[in-house]
Amino acid sequence: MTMLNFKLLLLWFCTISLSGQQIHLQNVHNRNIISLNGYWKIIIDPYENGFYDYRYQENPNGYFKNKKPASESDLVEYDFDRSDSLYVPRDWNTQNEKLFMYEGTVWYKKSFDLKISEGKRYLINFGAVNYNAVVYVNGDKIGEHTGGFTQFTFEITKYLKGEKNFVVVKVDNKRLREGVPTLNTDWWNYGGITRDVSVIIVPETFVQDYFIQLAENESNTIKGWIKLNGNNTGIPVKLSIPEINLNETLTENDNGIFNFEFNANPKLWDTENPYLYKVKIIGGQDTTTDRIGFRNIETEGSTILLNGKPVFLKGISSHEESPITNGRAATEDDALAVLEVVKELGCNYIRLAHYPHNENIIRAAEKSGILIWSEIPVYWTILWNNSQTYSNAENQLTEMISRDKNRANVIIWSVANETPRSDSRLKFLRGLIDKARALDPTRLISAATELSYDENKMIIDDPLCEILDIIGANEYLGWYGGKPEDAQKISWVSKFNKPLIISEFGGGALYGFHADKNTRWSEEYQENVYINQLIMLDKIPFLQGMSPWILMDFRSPRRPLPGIQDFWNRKGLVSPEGNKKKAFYILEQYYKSKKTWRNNDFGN
Ligand code: GCB
Repeated sequence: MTMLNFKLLLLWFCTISLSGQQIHLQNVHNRNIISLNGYWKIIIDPYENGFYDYRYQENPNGYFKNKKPASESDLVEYDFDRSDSLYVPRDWNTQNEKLFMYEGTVWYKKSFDLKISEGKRYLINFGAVNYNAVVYVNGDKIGEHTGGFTQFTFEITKYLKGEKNFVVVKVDNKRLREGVPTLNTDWWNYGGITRDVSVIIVPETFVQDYFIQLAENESNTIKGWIKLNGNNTGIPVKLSIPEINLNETLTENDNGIFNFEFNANPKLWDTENPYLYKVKIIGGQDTTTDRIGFRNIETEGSTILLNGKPVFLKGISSHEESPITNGRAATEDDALAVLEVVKELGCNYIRLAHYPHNENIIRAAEKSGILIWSEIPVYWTILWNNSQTYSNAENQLTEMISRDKNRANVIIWSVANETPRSDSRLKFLRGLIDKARALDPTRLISAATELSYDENKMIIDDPLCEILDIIGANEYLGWYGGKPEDAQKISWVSKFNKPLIISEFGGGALYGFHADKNTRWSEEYQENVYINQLIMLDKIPFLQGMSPWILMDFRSPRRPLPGIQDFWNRKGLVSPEGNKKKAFYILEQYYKSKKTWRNNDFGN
């Protein structure tokens, strides 16, 4: 290689690594931030005219330049300032009729003012953008992100131009065969910047990330690591938890990580006493504080133990839909409205389906003592043999764990939902499970599997269960097959000595439609499904919890039946208007009379 080639290569490498490098940032909302929430200007661009030229080459002067005509004769065929606006954070579908069923590109633009200070660095964080985001600051591309439900952060310091700046994001929610999820789902493909956006101001060296939990299966060892970002190596990090008199100065290992392990005897976080400690981390000029709870979660045979005690998970599944806007849930008010109904139902657990939800619901649930199953959208028919699909899924898993690894209420990472059995699927999911365990050895791994059925027997025999800690199983007896009463004849057999959670069961009902219990879509039919399911489920000795499908009706393009579905999946216990169907009260009564803490009496 000639010297010139080498220099060019080096230059190329530097540009690649400088632009677009993602930072896994912990505890975003508790930092020094400028919120970019509010109205953004938008241009709807189904042909991606602002990105490609007429030869379908990437256009270096696309809409992200926010160009204005320099003279009367200048040709510029777009203008953010004269275009519509959309609110951020929120999906675009429920804000603008033109976008209700839209799948494609929308350009978003926001101006912001910033007093640039010497010795500071500036980051931009997006809570989530569905599905692909290309981000530009002042006309320069700063990075790209794929995956609609996880946060991402880029440094923008060198792209800032004094006080007046603008950010443009190309948001594309086109479904892709090789995507995660793939083309085929049973939920609405809401597009847009669906979670908070902020500019974060940090010192030259800052506390980027940390993992502070009880050591695996121990109640008196706090263990973890802290990571700084910046050139200021050699500076110590201080970790303190004042309430338990923990004040430690840590030193860096060769990989720039501050590892620690201390004896401590914290009050344990649990569903009845969700205690959170104030934790403070100081690294150089940067201080960050968080509230962290300490608890253990493990399994023993077919039992789930929370802090050493068997716990029964009285749960409900929930899509990330807002009871307030009837679109994608985005705000803290949305999260609190969902949690209110969950509590009324008597739950101690939610399955957040089918993708990582907003941090605000996880934090609010943590304060209320509600346990969480969190999952990635590896759903149905992913391309198991495509290496890019795998990397995408692994990246979404990594980002999910990265954000929520300090949340005491998150006890289960789920890697897949109802995926068809095959060797390539097993290899794909094994990779994800190994990754999850390497990133976080303190939580349990699950997936929603499918069952085999043979002469009134439900058989748990999916080979995937071999490598799970908890078996999740979806079944729709009485809805997709058989009559609700058939459930009572069924016995359950498992090939694995592991806990079982029924991750889904249910049936559809239109709120307010009353008929006899054999009439589909009536509240009485759904109620009958629940009654018979609960009788059956109560007899399964290795059952450790359930999350029926689902808390609220949710939008789905797969559900067109006029007058009944109208593009809503009607399996909710609550209608979009917030009305409770009859089955809600059956489950409420069941949960309120069922013990949470058990001494191997299986909860009755
Ligand atoms: C399932 C899927 C869920 C669907 C549900 C249904 O098994 O996991 O995403 O929405 O069934 O309603 O059919």
